[in-house]
Amino acid sequence: MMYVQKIIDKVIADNPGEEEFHATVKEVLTSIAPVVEKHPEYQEQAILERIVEPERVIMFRVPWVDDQGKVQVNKGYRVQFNSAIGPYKGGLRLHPSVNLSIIKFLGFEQIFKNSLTGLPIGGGKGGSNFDPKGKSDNEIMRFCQSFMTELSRHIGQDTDVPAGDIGVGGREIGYLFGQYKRIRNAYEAGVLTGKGLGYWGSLARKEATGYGLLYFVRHMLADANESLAGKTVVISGSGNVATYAIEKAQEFGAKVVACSDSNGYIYDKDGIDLDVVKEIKEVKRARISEYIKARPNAEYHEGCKGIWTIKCDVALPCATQGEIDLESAKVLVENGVFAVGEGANMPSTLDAIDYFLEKGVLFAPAKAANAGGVAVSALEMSQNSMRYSWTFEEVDNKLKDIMKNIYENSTKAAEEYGFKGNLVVGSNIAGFKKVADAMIAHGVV
Ligand code: NDP
Ligand code: 2IT
Repeated sequence: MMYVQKIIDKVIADNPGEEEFHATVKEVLTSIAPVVEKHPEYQEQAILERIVEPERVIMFRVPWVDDQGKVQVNKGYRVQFNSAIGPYKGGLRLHPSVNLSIIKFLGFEQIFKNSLTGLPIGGGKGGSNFDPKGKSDNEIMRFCQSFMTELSRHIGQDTDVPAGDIGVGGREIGYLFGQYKRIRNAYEAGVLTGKGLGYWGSLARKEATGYGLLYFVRHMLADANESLAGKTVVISGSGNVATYAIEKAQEFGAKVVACSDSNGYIYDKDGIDLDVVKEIKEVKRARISEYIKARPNAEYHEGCKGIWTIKCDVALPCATQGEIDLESAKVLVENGVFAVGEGANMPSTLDAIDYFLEKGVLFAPAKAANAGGVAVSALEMSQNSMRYSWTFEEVDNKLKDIMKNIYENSTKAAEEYGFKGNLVVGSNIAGFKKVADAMIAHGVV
C-alpha cells in the first residue's frame, strides 16, 4: 500500500543509520497495511506518522568513578515512545552495543507488545552503552546511582516504569530503586518492576518471560497437533529469559540440548543440567564454557552462530537481536526444525522470518511470544498499587491466561485479514489496533 510505503521511506530518510529501528518499523507497518486500508480514519488522523515518532527521547551523560578512582563516562537513554494506553513501560539494557537505534527499535516493539498483554501499559525503553562484564558490585552500584540521578527526573509510577533487559537483573534494579527512593523521599514501589521479593517485587516475574514463551509455544504446537514432549530443543543465551525457558521446556518434557553466551555455546546431547547453568550464570556470573567442567561429556564451541547448526525440532532464540540470519534459518530448516519461538527481541532477521513462513515453520514472533515478562511487570505494578502480593500460583495462572489470550487474539486477527496461521501479521494487527483507536480517541496530541 502506497501510504504505508511512504511512511517507511520517510522513517528511513528521517532517521539515517538507525538500521534496527528501520527493520522493526518495516515489519510492523507492512503487517498492518490491510488494517490501514480498511480504516481510512487512521490515514486521515496521521496515526502512522505519529506512531513512528517517539513522544519524547531523553539522552544524558552518565559519569561514574571506577574502583581505580578514574572517572568514566557513558551514554544514557530513555525513549518514551507511546503513552496512549498507559504509562511508558519497558526495560533498561546495559550493553556496550547500545545506541539510539537499538533503544528505539526496542521501544517501538514494546508499544505493540504491551498492547497485546491487555494491560494498561504504554511503550518505552532505555539503557546505556555501559558494559557490566567484569565490573565489581561497587562499580555497578555507582553506575546505577548516577544513571538514576538523571533518570529520576523523567520517570514515576504513573509516568514511566522501567524494568530489566540485557545486563539488568535483580541486583541492578535494587540499586536503581534505592537511589530513586532516596531522591524522591517517598516509597513509590511501582516506579520500577523486577524488584526483589523483599521489597515488593512480584513472585514469578523472574520466571515470566521464559515461562510465558513456553506457554505461548505450547498453544501454537497444540493447534498443529504437536507437543513439546520428547522434542529436541535448542535455546540460545543463558541469561534470564533463556534460563527459565529451559526450565519450562524441560518441565514440558522436551530435551534441551544447547544454550550459549556471547562467547560460545555448549552442546549436551543428554540434555542440559540446568542447575549447572544457574550456578555458573546466577551465582558465579561466569562464562558458559565452564559447563563442561561439571559435565565432561558435553561440548563447548567458540562463537555464537554455530548453535543453529545443531539438529533440533524446536528453536528458541533467547539471546539478542539478529542472531538468526537467513543462512542460519536455512540450516535450521534443512535440519528439520518445525517450530521457532522468539524469546529475545527481534532475534530473527526479516529475511529469516520470511524464509521460515515460506517453509511452513510454525513461527512465534517476539512481541507476542516474549510478552510474558512485561505482562507480569504490569501485574507487579497492580500489586504495588494494592500494597498487597499474590502467590506464585496466582501470578503464574494469570500469566498462563494472558499468553493464551495473546495467542488467540493474534491467531484471530491473522485470520480476519486473510493471513491464517501468520502470527507475525496477527500480533502486529492485534497490538496496533488498540493503540491506534486510543490515539484517535485522544485527539491530536
Ligand atoms: P540477560 O542479560 O539476562 O541475558 C542475555 C543473554 O544473551 C546472555 O547469555 C548473553 O551472553 C547473551 N547475549 C547478550 N548479547 C549478546 C550478543 N550481542 N551476542 C550473543 N549473545 C548475547 O538478558 P535477558 O535474558 O533478560 O534478555 C535476553 C533477550 O530477551 C533480549 O533480547 C531481551 O531484550 C529479551 N527480553 C527480555 C525480557 C526480560 O524480561 N528480561 C522480556 C522480553 C524480552 P553474555 O552473558 O556473554 O553477554
Ligand atoms: O523486552 C521486554 O519486554 C522487557 N525487557 C521487559 C520489560 C518490562 O517492563 O518488564
